[in-house]
Amino acid sequence: MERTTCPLDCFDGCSVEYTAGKPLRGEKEHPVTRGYLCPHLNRWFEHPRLEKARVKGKEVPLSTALEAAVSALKDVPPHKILFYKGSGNLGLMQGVTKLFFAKHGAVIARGSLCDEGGAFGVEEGRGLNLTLSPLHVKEADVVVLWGRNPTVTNTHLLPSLKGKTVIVIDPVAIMPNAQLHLAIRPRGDVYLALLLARICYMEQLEDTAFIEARTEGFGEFKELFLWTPIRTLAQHCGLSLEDVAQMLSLMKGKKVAFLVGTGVQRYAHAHVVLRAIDSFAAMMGWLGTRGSGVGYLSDSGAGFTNPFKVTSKEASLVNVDFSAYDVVVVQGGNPASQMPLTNVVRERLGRTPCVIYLGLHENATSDLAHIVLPAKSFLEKEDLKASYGHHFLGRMPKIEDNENALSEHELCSALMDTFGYEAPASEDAYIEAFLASGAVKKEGRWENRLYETWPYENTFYTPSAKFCFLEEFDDSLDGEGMWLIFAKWPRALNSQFFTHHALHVPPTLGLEDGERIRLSSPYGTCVYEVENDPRLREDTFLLYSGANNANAITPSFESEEGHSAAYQEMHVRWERV
Ligand SMILES: Nc1nc2c(c(=O)[nH]1)N[C@H]1C(S)=C(S)[C@@H](COP(=O)(O)OP(=O)(O)OC[C@H]3O[C@@H](n4cnc5c(=O)[nH]c(N)nc54)[C@H](O)[C@@H]3O)O[C@H]1N2
Ligand SMILES: Nc1nc2c(c(=O)[nH]1)N[C@H]1C(S)=C(S)[C@@H](COP(=O)(O)OP(=O)(O)OC[C@H]3O[C@@H](n4cnc5c(=O)[nH]c(N)nc54)[C@H](O)[C@@H]3O)O[C@H]1N2
Ligand code: SF4
Ligand SMILES: [Mo]
Repeated sequence: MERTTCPLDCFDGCSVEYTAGKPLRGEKEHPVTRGYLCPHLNRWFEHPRLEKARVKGKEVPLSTALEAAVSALKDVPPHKILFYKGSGNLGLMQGVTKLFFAKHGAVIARGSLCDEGGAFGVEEGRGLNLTLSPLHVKEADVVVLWGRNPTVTNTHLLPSLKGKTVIVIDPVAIMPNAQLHLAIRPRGDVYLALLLARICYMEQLEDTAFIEARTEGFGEFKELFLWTPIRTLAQHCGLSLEDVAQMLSLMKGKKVAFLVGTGVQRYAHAHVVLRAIDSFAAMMGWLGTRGSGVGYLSDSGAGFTNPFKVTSKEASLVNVDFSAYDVVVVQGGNPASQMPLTNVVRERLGRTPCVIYLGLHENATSDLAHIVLPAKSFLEKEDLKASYGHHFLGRMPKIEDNENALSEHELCSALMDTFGYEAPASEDAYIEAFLASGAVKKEGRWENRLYETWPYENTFYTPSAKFCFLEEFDDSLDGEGMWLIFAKWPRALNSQFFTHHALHVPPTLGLEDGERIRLSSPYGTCVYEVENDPRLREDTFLLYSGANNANAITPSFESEEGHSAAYQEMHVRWERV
């Protein structure tokens, strides 16, 4: 038996046991994994993989495809090359290819389809974005699931919720057994945070000692939440004052952990939402005090020196025009499905003279690629994984051989060699240097050194070492209509594995399952087959990430801060077809 770590884009970072010829298993002793994996890894060997390299649709040996890729890159000026990295594998070594593209003077796509908008707000307030792991959450009395759905995305957290008061703030009733569900209006979260702050302040519930000792800017935050009438705040979040009072009665005098997900921040003002939630928690002394805290998708590289941090020419990962380049290299991603406004993305990829895809599976992007390179899986290369949902790091040693696939390190080495640049260091050298820069080994496991105390117990990581409250924000979204929100589906990992395509609709619209409706946003229109979903608010449609046409009508501008996609910054209209 050999031990490794799940590479997937997931909070849990499971510790995995491998025995040749058997399904993968979860390590029983791991404090988070506790002996079980999810369907993605339980069925890892059953998922069809990209097995053969291709050039212009024809299967060829891997070496031929690699030569074709190298010569395509040789034929064009560096500024006409774009490197685009997705998040199919979150291992450290995925970054190594950037060394080549930066050295060569190529353009690297930057920004985020995921969590960076919110992360920007977290870092403004706290300096660093540290996690609240399942082990931390165990010490809370009350857990607030705020736009985050651990029943799908973070199942190894669920044992830590046992015996706790669970409050869900979500337009979808994601957890039938929660003590309280606030079916918030999409995009209403800033207003709920301000409303909670306002009511607590009126009742003099704030933690004045904490505010005094550990924060700055409370005066400005106070003005912000006192400025808007209570009824207006409640209207903006689509909740009644009774709902909010009930929430507060469950939290009063308790240790509260807020677990915030990506749902709240798929908007232009993403950073403000996270900062407002943090500000409410800080005002109540629920940030950086044992048993309490706010956990978001954390920065798994916090405290470490990243060996693959490069400066290069940049384009936006959210809306880059692929057709402006002669060669586009896509690694570990599926932009033709996952980027906003995919009709435009596909059309642009279609016009790019050469698209090179390095991935594990066939997908909408490999369909459009001229050169397809099968990637080695996490079992076939050396790597290390730091999780965004807990503070343990896991080694991923090379366990299996595969001569028909390429690792990112091999691709980088081949390119450095061709162009006469210095070869990259060995995988082990990068991994060891990374660990040495920020990890500590305890009881045989690597942990992030920043978690030797409770997150933020001793300090915030801002210049003043204090938490900085939200002081102001602008908010504008004109128009009216329904909301279209997104979530993750249990059997998919974004567009990988199995995907689910129906548009979920509130039964109050009176549609039949299987009926087709047309949705229109300011950015496009598309027809979807519907499925009634009684968990939804009356004004909300839901699609799962990875669905066909999930991005047919989503906006392609970046969030105000954090260079993130703002998939939900729109109203939609619908009609029967
Ligand atoms: N099985 C599975 N697990 C996954 C993934 C997957 O595809 N499948 N993807 C991984 C990735 S890439 C990520 S980023 C994480 C994300 O992890 P989560 O953040 O937990 O995932 P989501 O399902 O996107 O969003 C959480 C919730 O936000 C709600 N929501 C949407 N809009 C709003 C809003 O305006 N306000 C509020 N309060 N709630 C809102 C949605 O209804 C949803 O229940 O999950 C990871 N884990
Ligand atoms: N409408 C809408 N759009 C969304 C979302 C949403 O909720 N709604 N979610 C957004 C979020 S949170 C995210 S994170 C993005 C995800 O978007 P992407 O990063 O594009 O993720 P995936 O669809 O999972 O595709 C990952 C690809 O990586 C490949 N891969 C897996 N392992 C490896 C490896 O070791 N090496 C290489 N080279 N390739 C590998 C797989 O074959 C797969 O094709 O999508 C975003 N798009
Ligand atoms: S729960 Fe997450 S980390 Fe664990 S096996 Fe599944 S995808 Fe991997
Ligand atoms: Mo994500």
